[in-house]
Amino acid sequence: MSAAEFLRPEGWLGENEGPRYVQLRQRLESGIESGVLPPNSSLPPEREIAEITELSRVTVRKAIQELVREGLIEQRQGSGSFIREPMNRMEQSLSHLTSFTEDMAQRGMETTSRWLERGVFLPTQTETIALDLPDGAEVSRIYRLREAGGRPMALERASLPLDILPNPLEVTTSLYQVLGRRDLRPVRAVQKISAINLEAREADLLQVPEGAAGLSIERISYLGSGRVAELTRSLYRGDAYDFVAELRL
Ligand code: 16G
Repeated sequence: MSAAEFLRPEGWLGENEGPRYVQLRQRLESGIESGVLPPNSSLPPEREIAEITELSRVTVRKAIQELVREGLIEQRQGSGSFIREPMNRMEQSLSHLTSFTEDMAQRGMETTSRWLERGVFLPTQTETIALDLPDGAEVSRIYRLREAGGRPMALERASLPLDILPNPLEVTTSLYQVLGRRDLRPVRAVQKISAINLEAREADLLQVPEGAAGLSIERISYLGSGRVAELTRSLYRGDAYDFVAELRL
């Protein structure tokens, strides 16, 4: 069945069935769910949907905007609206201190990073306190967009004392691998997870609509000696991750 046939109003659009944009949104959702509107296929232009359904363009636009906000449809500039590939949610155990590269490798996925910042800087007060830096010390900072299987997953900003990571440029793929080579891989970490709504710039990098749900994670990692090795502040896409913790008596 073509998208145009699927959208013909007979059978799903009714006078007394609630707002029309909601009915259209639900029709589109059911098409996406059943695969009549498959991932990466384009949606007919607004004008055409309006003609097929005999709804106004304002109504059609409203329905589409809601689906964009829900992350089911993506608008590509100049080429219209497309059905998004569904995200396979990943489970990440909260009991093992693994790195992003290892987590993804375990799932058979390759990771890539887009570097947003990498260098030695004067620390912020938060970094000084969290990393217990002495007066006047600098900090190594790496900020990357982390992708798995070509899709953006998280924005990660790691800060480390300079003697633990003297040269941040050395990190090309895995931070933990670089630390491991110097025998400075953290062995314990405390993580704080909170729910947030992604702001415009972050949402843009993670390729989700502004205001989409995200997880903000702060990790402080420790060396065997008990010394703090890393402060990482990450923003994960809310639709990509389930963090799973095991509890024992
Ligand atoms: C994980 C850690 C992050 C660590 C990174 C190292 C969370 C929330 N964060 O993403 O703290 O810096 O792994 O990954 O789990 P890498 O060795 O692949 O660079």
